[in-house]
Order: sequence, then structure tokens, then C-alpha cells
Amino acid sequence: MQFKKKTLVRSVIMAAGGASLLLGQSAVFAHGESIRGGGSGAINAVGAGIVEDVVVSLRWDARRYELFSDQEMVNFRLQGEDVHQHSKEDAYFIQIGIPVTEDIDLAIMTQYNNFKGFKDNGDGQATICFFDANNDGMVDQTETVVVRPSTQCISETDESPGWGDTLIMGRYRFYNDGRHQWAGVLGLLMPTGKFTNKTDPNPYTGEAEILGTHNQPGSGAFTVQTGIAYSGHLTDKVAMDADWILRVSGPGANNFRSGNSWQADVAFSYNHHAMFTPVVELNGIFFKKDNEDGEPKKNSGGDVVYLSPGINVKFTDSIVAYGNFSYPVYQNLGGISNDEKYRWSFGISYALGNGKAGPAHGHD
Ligand SMILES: [Ca+2]
Repeated sequence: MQFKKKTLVRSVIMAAGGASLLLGQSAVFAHGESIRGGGSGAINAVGAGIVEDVVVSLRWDARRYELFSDQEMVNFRLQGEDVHQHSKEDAYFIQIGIPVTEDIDLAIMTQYNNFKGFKDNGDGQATICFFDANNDGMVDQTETVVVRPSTQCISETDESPGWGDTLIMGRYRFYNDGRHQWAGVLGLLMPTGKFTNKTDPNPYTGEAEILGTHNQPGSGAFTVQTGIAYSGHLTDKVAMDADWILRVSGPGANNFRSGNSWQADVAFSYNHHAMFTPVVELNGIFFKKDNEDGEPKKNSGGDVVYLSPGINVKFTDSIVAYGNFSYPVYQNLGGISNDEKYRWSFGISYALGNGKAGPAHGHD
């Protein structure tokens, strides 16, 4: 991006404590749901079918967001709202499923994330541009009024790529009558991800600022997730997978703590022994507000329910590919937040040792 006046931004030194700088921030769900099914039944829902052989899976999740215009970003700043946004998230997952006993399996999953197309009206570069009335390259406590309500002041960053956090998750199937299976789920998301990405360099100072934790590939936090999962048959042809999972986040990088959340998924698949299996799911995710420095962030949290049609393709018993598309049929986000437009996923699972790549549904 370019500034018209070079003198605006000689330095990113900012006076701490300027009242106008202490604002709420918007957020999108950069670190959302992170455990997923994928196999002959559900694509998103976590079922209770325990893997029978080591299963290696690759998956791509893409999410796209509505964006505020640069003028809307300026207007938010005039209202005292610090808003940042990005347009795209792509996450690439590698997962290994390991059978431990007949009724217990373990999944280890890591991910590479890339968030793209950032705009910010409240980072140092934008703040100096908006507020620096005397053009000395810093904003001091007397400079509390926007003097330059220009879209040129919106700061842009191309991308924030890097490895994300790593999940270890176990399932214990405590009920299996041949038609219905129930499992308990317990997982720990560990802070293996990067959280030191920076903004694009300020074009005049060459300096970059660290991005907010919500826009980093990793969270810096330990997160526990626990819940219950179901797989079974409604009829001989129609299988159902479902989960209900609670996620509790610990403190992360830069005094940021993601809001706790719970997800609920239900998936119906038809004729899952055939080569092509249509799947339709409802996926709900319900977020409490994020916290920063112990304070809840007003422009965060919210509820989204997606309708997700998809298809599984079974090439052999041990190789299953899948794809789906998720549309948010209900979206109620807290404060100023970017609505999600849609998301999609593609994946492939490969079972070693001639095993089954997908979960068993109890009557095999
Ligand atoms: Ca100044």
C-alpha cells in the first residue's frame, strides 16, 4: 500500500495509554473447529467408528469471508472501533489414526495454516496515519482525534502462513451393539504452531508489527476438548454420525485467550458400501467471546450453523477420497465481525495393511 504523505510515518513508536487507542477489536474465527471426521460416513462429524488399521489422512479446508470496504473500515475507526479482517483461510491437515485396542484409537493431527488478505484500521501504521496531527511520526496522548479519515490509512498485509497447533485425540468406544456405537472423546491441542508472524513492512520505516494472536497460524495455547460421538444406522442404507464436543482454551500468546466453544455435528450418509456415498451434514459451532489481558473482546464470539452437502468416493476398501461444501445457514456473530461466505474441504484417507480407510458402522 502507499501513503500519499511520506512524513506521516517516520516511526512506529506510539504513546502507550492514549485513550483513543484502547479499543475493542473485531475477529474472525482463525482458530476454530479442528477435529474432523472424514471417511466412509461423515466428512465433518466425528463418529464413534474406531479405526482398525493405521490410517493416514490429508485434508484441505478453505474458508472465505465477507469483507468490509476500506471506507467502512475508516468509519469504524471514526466510531472508535479497531477492526481487522482477512479474506481467506486455508488449512492443510495431516492426520494419523492409530488403533490401540478394539475400542480405543488415537489420532495425531497437525496443520499448516495460511490466512490471507489482511486489512487493519488499528495497528501502529494505521493509527499513526489517522491520528498524527503534527506529523512527527508518533501519536501522543494529546492526539486523540482522527485528523485524516482516509482510506489510505488502512494497513494491508498479504498473508500469515505457518505451521499450526497439533492435536492428540483419543476415542474410547464404550457401547457397541452392532448397530449403534457410542464413544467418548478426549483431546489436547498443543501449541506447536507459529505465533510470531508480522504485518507487511511499513513502506516508509521498513518496520513490521507482530500480528494479533487471532491472525497467527498457531495459538500459543493448550486447549482441551472433550465430548461424545455416535455412529450407527437408521436403516440398512442410511448411516448417521454425530458428535457433541466442548473445547476449553488455555491462555495463549500475547495475553490472548480464545473463547471456549462447543461444536455439534450430525451427518447422514446413504449406502456407504457403494463407491459413491452422498453425505449431508449440519455442523454447528458456538463460541464464547475471546479474552485479551483478562477482558472479553466485544467483537468476538458467536454462533454459526452450516449445511454441508458432500460426497465420499471409495476407490478401494483402503483408499477413500471426499469433498464437501459448507454454507452458513445461520450466522450470528458478536459485535463487528466478518460473516463467513462459505467453506469447502477435500481430503483423502489411506489405510495401511489392507484395512478400511473409513470408520466401520457396526454391521460389517
Ligand atoms: Ca504526533
